[in-house]
Amino acid sequence: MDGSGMPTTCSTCPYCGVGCGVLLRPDGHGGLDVKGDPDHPANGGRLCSKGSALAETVGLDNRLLTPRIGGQQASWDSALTLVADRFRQTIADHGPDSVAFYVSGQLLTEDYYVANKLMKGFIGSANIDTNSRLCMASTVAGHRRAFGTDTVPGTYEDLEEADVIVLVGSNLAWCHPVLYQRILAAQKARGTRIVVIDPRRTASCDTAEMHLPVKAGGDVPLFNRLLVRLYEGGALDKEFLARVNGFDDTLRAAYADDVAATGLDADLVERFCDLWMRNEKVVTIFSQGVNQSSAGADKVNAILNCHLATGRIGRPGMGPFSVTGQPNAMGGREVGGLANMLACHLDLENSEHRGAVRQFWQSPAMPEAPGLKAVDMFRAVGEGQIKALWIIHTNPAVSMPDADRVRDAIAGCDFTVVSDITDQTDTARLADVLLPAAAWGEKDGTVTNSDRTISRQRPVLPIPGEARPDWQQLAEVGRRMGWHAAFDYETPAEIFREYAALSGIAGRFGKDFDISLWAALDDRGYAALRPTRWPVTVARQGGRFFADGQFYHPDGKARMIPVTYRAPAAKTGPRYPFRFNTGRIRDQWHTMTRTALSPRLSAHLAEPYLDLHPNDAADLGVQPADLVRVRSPGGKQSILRARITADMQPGDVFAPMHWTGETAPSARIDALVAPVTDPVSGQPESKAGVVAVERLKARWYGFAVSSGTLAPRAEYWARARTRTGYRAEMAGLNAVSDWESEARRLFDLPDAEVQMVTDVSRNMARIAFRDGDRLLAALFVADEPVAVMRDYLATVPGTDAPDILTGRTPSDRPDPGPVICSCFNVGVNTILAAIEDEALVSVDQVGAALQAGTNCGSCRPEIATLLSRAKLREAAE
Ligand SMILES: Nc1nc2c(c(=O)[nH]1)N[C@H]1C(S)=C(S)[C@@H](COP(=O)(O)OP(=O)(O)OC[C@H]3O[C@@H](n4cnc5c(=O)[nH]c(N)nc54)[C@H](O)[C@@H]3O)O[C@H]1N2
Ligand SMILES: Nc1nc2c(c(=O)[nH]1)N[C@H]1C(S)=C(S)[C@@H](COP(=O)(O)OP(=O)(O)OC[C@H]3O[C@@H](n4cnc5c(=O)[nH]c(N)nc54)[C@H](O)[C@@H]3O)O[C@H]1N2
Ligand code: SF4
Ligand SMILES: [Mo]
Repeated sequence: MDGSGMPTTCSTCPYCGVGCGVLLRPDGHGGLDVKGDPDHPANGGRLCSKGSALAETVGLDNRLLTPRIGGQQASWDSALTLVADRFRQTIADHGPDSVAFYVSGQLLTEDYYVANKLMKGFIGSANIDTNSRLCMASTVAGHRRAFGTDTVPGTYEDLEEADVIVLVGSNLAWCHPVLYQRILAAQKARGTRIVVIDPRRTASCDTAEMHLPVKAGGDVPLFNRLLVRLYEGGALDKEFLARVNGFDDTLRAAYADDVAATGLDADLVERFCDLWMRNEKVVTIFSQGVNQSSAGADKVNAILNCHLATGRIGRPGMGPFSVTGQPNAMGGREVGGLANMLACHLDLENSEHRGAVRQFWQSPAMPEAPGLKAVDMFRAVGEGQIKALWIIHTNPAVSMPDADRVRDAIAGCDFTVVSDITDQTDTARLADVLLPAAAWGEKDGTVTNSDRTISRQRPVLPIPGEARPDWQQLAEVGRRMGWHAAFDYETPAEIFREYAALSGIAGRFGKDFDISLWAALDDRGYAALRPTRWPVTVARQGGRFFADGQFYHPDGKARMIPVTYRAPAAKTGPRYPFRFNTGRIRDQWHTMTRTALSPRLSAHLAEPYLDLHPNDAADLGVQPADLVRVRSPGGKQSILRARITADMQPGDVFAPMHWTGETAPSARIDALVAPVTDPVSGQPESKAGVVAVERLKARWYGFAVSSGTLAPRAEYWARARTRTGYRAEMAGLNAVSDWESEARRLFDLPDAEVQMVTDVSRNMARIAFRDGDRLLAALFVADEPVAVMRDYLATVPGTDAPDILTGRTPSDRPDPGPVICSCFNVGVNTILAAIEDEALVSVDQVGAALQAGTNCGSCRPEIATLLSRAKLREAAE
């Protein structure tokens, strides 16, 4: 409780795998007050921009509140009966492998457990896979090959105790911002040295002493070179190597590999190797630049090889560290959410394990072979082998490679069920049955973060309408399919206890994932559960793994895996000369169904884009703010805004993954990504496609702001929330003859008072609609990318804005420019002006002057970049 009288609840942020603790207090009007939990071990009170903006995303605006069958509102009873009947009938007609679940690393452990139990234990198929296949599968495979188990050895404290942190294919500053802040704090205190290995220069490079712009896929030869240097430099740990198999073969492979494939300057590689060799306390953090590759598992093992050979694992301040993407990516792996796992780190293909789980579940049938992995699963949907599909908490029509084909496959499936919190997603629009889920803030359960800490998500808001938690939906279908006793759960605590008990069986098989001490946790204990790192047994709680040389292969030893360079599957050539890299931006979460509801998160980067190097832009005749058309060998295309930046290597382009049919239909970039997968892990190669790029000369370009509806109709458009309504970018290939009526349709303002200047021959129009003095909406059209002060215009709907048609700020108000600090709404121009006028030289000084960067700190790397650019300019003058 605090002064306001409303109780404060400890919960966990629903976004990334850092798993920050939050303190939540309902404001009594459906809203929330959100703060970092100072007592949570992951964040110690910090939150990033996304966590800080959570309150802006819990409104009911776009929520799905009732079940729907064929688009029509339906009762739960009829929807669930239909789901159970159709699944049962399909299984009766075509066997258990004709149905599938596609789930998510954002499900709570309890949801995941029930889904896995229903599919593997009762339906009797292993056709349950998860978006973690697109995310963590290569790490899972790499860990299992090396350790005999999928276990992250270290803890977050290691990041603070390390002398060197190597980020491989990880943009930690934007994707795990609170961990990045923890590292920066340690850097201040102890001078931690940071190395970034990434084809792009990212925000994570700002405090790094070395950036290795590796060629896509060049990580294996880089770490092979490191292994050779460790060997030649006498840095191996002979004693530890007695606990490791495969050293000789692995070293031979490393010698045979070609470091030239890294594309890196030889000196830089040697400096990196020296740094790694001379500092025992090295943590190698890796993420999607490693995992999302057709050589993903090999990349993971190339990294693990170096840590195993030097015994730098599981000791304070050192070790390989896979950071998980989603809030419960780790929990899903523990619970067996992948098609090739059982539960509690038990193996589906091991008959003893299977027998034990079968007995525990009292299950009628268990599959003996792995089910279909994500890419194959949707292929099977497309080919009609999967006839009933349930998609829960994920948006595959956007996020899967070959996304248009996946969308068509889902649309063509005989029976598709989608559980989501909104009907406004590219996937939900395809559902035969749409089930409304309880959302974060309403749900109750547990998640496991990147360092094995299990935390509670607790409800503070009432579940709106008829929405229900995912576990309830699954359990109810299980009961209606005839397995009453097995799915007779009333609370998440019951599910958690059952899961904890099952982990005890895994523990008896010598598995590491054991939380059996909690099998006896009563409801009050579950309600009060504090963040706890597993294992949780009588013998042991938390801690690190593997420093003792005890691994989980049958002989108790680890394995080094010989790996050599394999180029990305797609080759660049004259027709598709660019390497197509994809990933994330600071303030959006995946397909934007929640973060795009927040005006301040939408202000950071309001439009989808393609980053390309200045030389490439010059060759293509692309100017800043031009649009480009991006084409894939698969015959798909996207239209994106060009951003010209020396952060890219020539020949590489990068696009963010976030935009969808809802926010920018021409920017569904996964339509361009080929469904190529790693042969070991089945993870798609989402970061190394090939594309052609050309300048797109549109007939007209538009920018619009509105306090109400904004429904663009054009070859290119992108829409974002603002504090006053919406803003949108547009571009069309065909002339528009009557801009006033087009604008009236765009804003749905058939009768509003209009103010305008147009020149049809020049494709020029400036149109404003008013209600008396109040500006409702405005549209600016030109025959080249519209030059108006966007960030200012986004603030004017609802005000009088008398001079709106100039598209510029009144002379006494400078244009703040795109938002850098979303907490305090500080734009880039404001920061640049302060740096220059007040001769600011540090991020802290910028904070003192403008507040920017003083709350969540997520923008501090960008402020640092602005400062260093100002310094460079000064030096050049
Ligand atoms: N803001 C934000 N944060 C998020 C998310 C989000 O949507 N938004 N999503 C969460 C999830 S689920 C995940 S999985 C994580 C992902 O977190 P990250 O993996 O850090 O994010 P990405 O931007 O996907 O990719 C990381 C980097 O890999 C680089 N890369 C590409 N190819 C290669 C290569 O061959 N080698 C190397 N070494 N690097 C390469 C890219 O240039 C990119 O900068 O983020 C989590 N956090
Ligand atoms: N090109 C490219 N593609 C990628 C990646 C990349 O780097 N590049 N990254 C990949 C990775 S690592 C990941 S993790 C995936 C992520 O991709 P997705 O999982 O497809 O993306 P999300 O937007 O997180 O989808 C979550 C869905 O769940 C809904 N939802 C929210 N809360 C709840 C709830 O409580 N219950 C239910 N039932 N639904 C809810 C949301 O509205 C949303 O529709 O994308 C992958 N795709
Ligand atoms: S770093 Fe940000 S997104 Fe990730 S859990 Fe913490 S507050 Fe949430
Ligand atoms: Mo992910």
